[in-house]
Amino acid sequence: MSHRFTRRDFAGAAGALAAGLAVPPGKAEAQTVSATPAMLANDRRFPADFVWGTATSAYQIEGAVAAEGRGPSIWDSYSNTPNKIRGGGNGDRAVDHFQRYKEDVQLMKALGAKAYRFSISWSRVFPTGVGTPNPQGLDFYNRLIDELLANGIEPFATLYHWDLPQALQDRVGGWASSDTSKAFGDYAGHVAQRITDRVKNIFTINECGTFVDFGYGHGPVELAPGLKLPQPQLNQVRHHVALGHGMAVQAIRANGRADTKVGVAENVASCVPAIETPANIRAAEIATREMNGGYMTVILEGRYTDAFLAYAGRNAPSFTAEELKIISSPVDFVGLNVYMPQYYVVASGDQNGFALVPFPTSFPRMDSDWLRIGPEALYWAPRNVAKVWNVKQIYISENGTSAADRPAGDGKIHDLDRVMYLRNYLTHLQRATSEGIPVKGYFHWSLMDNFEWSDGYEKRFGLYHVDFETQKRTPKLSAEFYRSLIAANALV
Ligand code: GBH
Repeated sequence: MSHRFTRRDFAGAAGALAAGLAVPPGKAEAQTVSATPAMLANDRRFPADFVWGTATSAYQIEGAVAAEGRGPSIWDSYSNTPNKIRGGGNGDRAVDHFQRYKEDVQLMKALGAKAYRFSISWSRVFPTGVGTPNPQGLDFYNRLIDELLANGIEPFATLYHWDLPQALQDRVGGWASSDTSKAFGDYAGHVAQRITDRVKNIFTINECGTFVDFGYGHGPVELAPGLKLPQPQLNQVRHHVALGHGMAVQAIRANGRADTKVGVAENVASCVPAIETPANIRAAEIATREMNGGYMTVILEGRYTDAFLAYAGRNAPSFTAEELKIISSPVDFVGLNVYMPQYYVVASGDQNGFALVPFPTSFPRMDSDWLRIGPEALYWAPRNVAKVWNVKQIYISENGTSAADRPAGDGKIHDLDRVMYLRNYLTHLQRATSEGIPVKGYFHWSLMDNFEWSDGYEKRFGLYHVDFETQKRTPKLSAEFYRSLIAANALV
């Protein structure tokens, strides 16, 4: 193995030169001319087996909402309710991926991507969430999986990306009932039995925190089913979602092939030390545990923290020891969806040991109001998760940005801002992998523009631009950036 130059080596060499130390001229020249480019190239590389991919979700891209026996989901009802979606869009057609999946697999191939994270629509498989499975329910996913494998792209499946079967919402109140956790486990087992001959990696639930807070709680943004439950019920929903994850892990173990790997994909609260002092770094670790108390901590530790329960007080969820055991069923990997630093953290002398620093109003953002630009999050999120819970395999299951992409006169989409965002975030991801933090792969959100939930078709996250009228896909400049980066397996 060749010697890896570290940043310190480089700084040391440069520093010695700058300090005017006596180096024979010939030698100094050799050092700067031959070593510097090599050092930089090495320093910017990702691990040889790093998995580069893209991500999407079923309701956001598929369309074909009544095809092959699919039942309605809460997103069909919600997006067809007046005034819920910006611009009035819905997912009835979305970006027609159900019909165009072969073309879309070619888009991935053109990037040189080695993996693809997609989600399975529960109500295609079980139209009412439970009971008799739809015999055609997995046909589309089988076609997609086979097409991916034929093109050398590794499928990673997510079982729940927010599209709960409407019947479960109507019958038991959705995640307000543990019947839904159980139904999710059954669905997971059914799917695992049928796809794990070809799909080796499964994410259970996408972003528990997001759809619970915004779908059932009082977030600044609303998601389906658009309920506003009081705090005690909301905490119970939270617990049932964590329980659903655990039941799915157990069902996948029981029904899938033995080599199946399973994990969660969580929008973990990324806690970044405001300034990298040892005390602030420690504070960010404590904050990581506490600010993720409802999901990551209970999933990885099997208990709610004392501070979490004290904070919830009389509103705390009711739960049994047996449920905590199910929730903390061992996972093989942890998926992190990282868009921004949720919190900048400093050390504090109070009992919490950390304090959150408020964002100044001038803090820079991307095209979505919420999307604050903090590239360090892509270092600190995996770093803290690896450190706090000793996690051995991490995927960045989502990262990306909206941008106001408009085709220029030449028809091209010059999304310089997305390229800027990616270059900076990925620099921090490279810092993580070069320090040995076990990040195994990265899934860019998203492959192509799609239905951005309550923002409808007004926010674009794709590497490929989609003309929503004609469904034409066009690579943006960021697609070219990502292709070059994958080809080099290094920052470009
Ligand atoms: C992901 O969520 C989703 O998994 C994906 O489906 C979606 O298309 C993609 O991001 C882009 O949005 O409380 O003011 O911060 C991203 C995380 C967390 C972003 C909740 C929006 C709500 C606004 N989301 N957040 S705010």
